[in-house]
Amino acid sequence: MEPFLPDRIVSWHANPSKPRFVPPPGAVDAHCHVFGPAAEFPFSARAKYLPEDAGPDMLFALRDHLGFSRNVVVQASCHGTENSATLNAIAKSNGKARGVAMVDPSISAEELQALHAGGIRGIRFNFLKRLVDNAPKDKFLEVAGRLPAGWHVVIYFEADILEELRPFLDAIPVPLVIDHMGRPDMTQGPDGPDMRAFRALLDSRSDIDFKATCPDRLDAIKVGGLGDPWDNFARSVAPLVADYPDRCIWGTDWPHPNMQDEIPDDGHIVDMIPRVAPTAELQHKLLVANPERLYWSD
Ligand code: 0GY
Repeated sequence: MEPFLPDRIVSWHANPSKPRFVPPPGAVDAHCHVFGPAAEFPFSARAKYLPEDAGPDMLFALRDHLGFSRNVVVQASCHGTENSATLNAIAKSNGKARGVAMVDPSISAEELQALHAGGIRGIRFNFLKRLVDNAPKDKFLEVAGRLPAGWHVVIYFEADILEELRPFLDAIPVPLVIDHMGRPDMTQGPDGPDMRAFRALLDSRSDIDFKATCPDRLDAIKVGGLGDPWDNFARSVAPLVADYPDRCIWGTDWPHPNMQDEIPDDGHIVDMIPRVAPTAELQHKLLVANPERLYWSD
């Protein structure tokens, strides 16, 4: 009998438009992923979705098409804690990419140093139940305490668990980067409870950056949002970038894992940048200075 193989999904636009916005020289797409190629880098047995291949060549072609200079490749959950696909993309980038890994908390010091040599500068803790089976806070704290110098922790969570996570976040002894602002409900607007709770987190310590990312996820029609051109997102995120200009980074989120039902046009995503960061000074911080501090400080 043939083994059951679920369909592999395509979640990215086949022919994204050219954005009107021109990123400044050195601009970093600081949140993107690669999928495979699976023949070389198989997906994890625990993957919650199985995408078609979206490898480094596709990522770098998109980078050039959108007018960016560099990428930060974030290990996607479908590859588990085996970071070879991410490391392969970094190795092929000619110094134009760095990365964030997902690791087994029992990882050794030598293995962490090998990741550093491969261009990794942080690890990601993912708390989304639909993406990972478990997220052991005690083990995460232990490994966060022995990361190579200069690394940070990227955290992915949804707004409804922020209060529960606060003691854990407070205890992490290295800088934090929060994926997609902790996924606030964008229909609440800039002063709604989710944004207020997120600002309280930012105000609790000075070493937290956030990703002003994912209008397509956070303002999607399927979650009750407006969809492209994502006006809720622009209205809610512009004040956050204005108030924390030295603590925000930006990314496309390509190849948009799990967005197959509402695939965004990457050109339109780039055109959100001037709507959340309207001045050249803010754009430089968001796209160049802040990600450089986190990923290219050496
Ligand atoms: C994102 C968001 C998602 C997926 C992953 O690692 C992943 O699989 O991050 C998601 O499905 O919300 O940041 O790419």
